[in-house]
Amino acid sequence: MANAIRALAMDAVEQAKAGHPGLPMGAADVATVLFTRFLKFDSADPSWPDRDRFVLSAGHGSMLLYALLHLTGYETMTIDEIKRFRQLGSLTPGHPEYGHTPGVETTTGPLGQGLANAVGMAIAERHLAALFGSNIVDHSTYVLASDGDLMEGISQEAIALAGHLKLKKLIVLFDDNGISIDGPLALADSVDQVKRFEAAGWAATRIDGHDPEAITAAIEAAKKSDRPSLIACRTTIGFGAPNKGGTEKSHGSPLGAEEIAAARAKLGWSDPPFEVPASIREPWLAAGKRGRPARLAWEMRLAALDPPQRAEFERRIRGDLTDKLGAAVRSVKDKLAQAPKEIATRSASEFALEALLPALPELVGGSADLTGSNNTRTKTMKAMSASDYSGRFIHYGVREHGMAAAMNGMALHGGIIPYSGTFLVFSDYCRPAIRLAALMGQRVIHVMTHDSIGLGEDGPTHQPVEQLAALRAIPNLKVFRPCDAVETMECWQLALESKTGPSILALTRQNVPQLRHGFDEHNRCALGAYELIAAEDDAAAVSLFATGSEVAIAVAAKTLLAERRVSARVVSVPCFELLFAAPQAKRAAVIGTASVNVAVEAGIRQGWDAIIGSDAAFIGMTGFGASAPYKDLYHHFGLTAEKVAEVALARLRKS
Ligand SMILES: Cc1ncc(C[n+]2csc(CCOP(=O)(O)OP(=O)(O)O)c2C)c(N)n1
Repeated sequence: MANAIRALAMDAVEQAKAGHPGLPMGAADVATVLFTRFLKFDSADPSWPDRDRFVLSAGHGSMLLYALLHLTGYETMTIDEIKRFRQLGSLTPGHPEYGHTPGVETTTGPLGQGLANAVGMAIAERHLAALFGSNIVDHSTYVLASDGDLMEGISQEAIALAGHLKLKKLIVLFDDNGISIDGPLALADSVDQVKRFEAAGWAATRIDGHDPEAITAAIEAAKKSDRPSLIACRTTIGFGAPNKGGTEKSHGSPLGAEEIAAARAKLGWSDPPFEVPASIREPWLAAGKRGRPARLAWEMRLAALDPPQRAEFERRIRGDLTDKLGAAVRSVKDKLAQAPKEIATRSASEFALEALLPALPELVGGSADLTGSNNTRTKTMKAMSASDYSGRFIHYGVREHGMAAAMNGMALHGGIIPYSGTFLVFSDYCRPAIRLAALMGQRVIHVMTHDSIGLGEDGPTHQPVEQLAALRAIPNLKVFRPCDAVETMECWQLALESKTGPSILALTRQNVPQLRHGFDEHNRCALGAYELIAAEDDAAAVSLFATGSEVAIAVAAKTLLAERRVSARVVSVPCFELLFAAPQAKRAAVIGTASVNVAVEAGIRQGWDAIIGSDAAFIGMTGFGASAPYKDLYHHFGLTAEKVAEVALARLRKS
């Protein structure tokens, strides 16, 4: 049965003239034991909520997964798709893509991410089991990880968190083949992975990855463990290829006709390319159906659940928000209308969360050791721990990258909307995972505070300058930078309603005045930008654009301009992406037709030209910040109302 995987992998890579045969051939025995003896799944229902998850963290070995999906009878994974490996529009892209290919649990390829996603999946499983009972939620998360996965730094964050939280249903099968692209692993690495995982609180063992009984015994033991488990499976990369096997030559290129013929002979595989004999197909298809009785029994248990609890479970898995969201948002806006707050937007976010958390039980928050600074933990939130997985706040530790990737795993698992906390400048530490959340269309929400030089004394290492622009560059990511408490509530609502992509909430450390007064049912941030204050007359001479804490500067500049009898309007731009997605006419109306456009944002200019035009004035940062009280910094860098008014007047004189 394992040779069927090997043959399909060799043939598909050969036909595509590109791909990675080594890992599928080497890990075929491990995968065969897992799929035929352990993995709880039903190929007829790839999204059964209580299925075991299988994450191929080493995404370059995608043919392993495609061969498994094909052999176990996933309807869409036909032999024609295998033949179209790596071709445009096929279900068999170079690396596995979530949402593109049924049966693929997460997009992998950037090494280390899948392993960290799996930690999030395992957290989600424990959390939902604590809420809904093991009758409804009781599954394992298996990972196939390579040397590359374990060399990546993110793996350390992931395994440390998993060990700490004692995620006993997480089992990592390490394809311990001692080979990477450059050659033997010894060129660059001498870590004892078993000891490393043990040090992180895992059960860890080393086995022969070509011995089905050893693999079986190790997985059996891992399933009984009270800790997450590493099984280091010693394998031969490209197993079966007589010349290239065991070397980096089988890692990432077609083996060639001659070597494939020799491998077929060595493996005793006499069938032509892409053909699997019925005697081997049948047990594989049976493996794909093995979990069907378990799925049907689970469906009965779900049906027997208390109707409200069942409806709640199903709602959470669908990812629908509750009907309490609207009332929660209204209550916050109402309170802010009654008693305006001059607070930091990070505090406004906590104020919003106090209403959102009871309304949306699927929200699971956290922080990478900046809880008090990020304001992501409200007073009533209980921490999640190994002794109580029902807690809704995760102390991720100083592990931004692992946090962001684990959040992707939680969102992919379903039933949870994860939100995080860290400083905006450390979005760079999360970026590879944020990019994958955007690529996969996952609703994860990052609360990123201390969003500019406005954080003050911590200085340029902590002051984001280019991060807003860098995040806005990621497709399908919404970057929100609200200007006050009301906008913060509205941006939270928009992030929650963005079911098909991640969001960043960039929030201030420093207090900002409330600029939105009175009660407005309408979410004004939904258009991405809106006229916060109109000009005194119909024809504004100046349009002032700003985001976040700089909107108050623009408002003050408008007053200065009015004193000089210049009419100006102020446009708040909480989300570029929503503005760019708005219908052209609406976008044009918001941008307006003033003869002078001036934008102010405590970041670099990049990205703004699409709104204000390349000839417009931009007041922001052109280099790194400095360490000083924040008011001094705003003066030092010229981010003041006086400067904005002065620039606008100078431009007017020229026009
Ligand atoms: C973050 C990241 N860096 C680099 C790569 C490119 N890359 C793909 S596979 C690989 C290493 C291959 O070694 P290993 O993980 O042991 O896989 P095997 O050779 O056993 O298939 C590298 C560097 C990548 N996919 N992701």
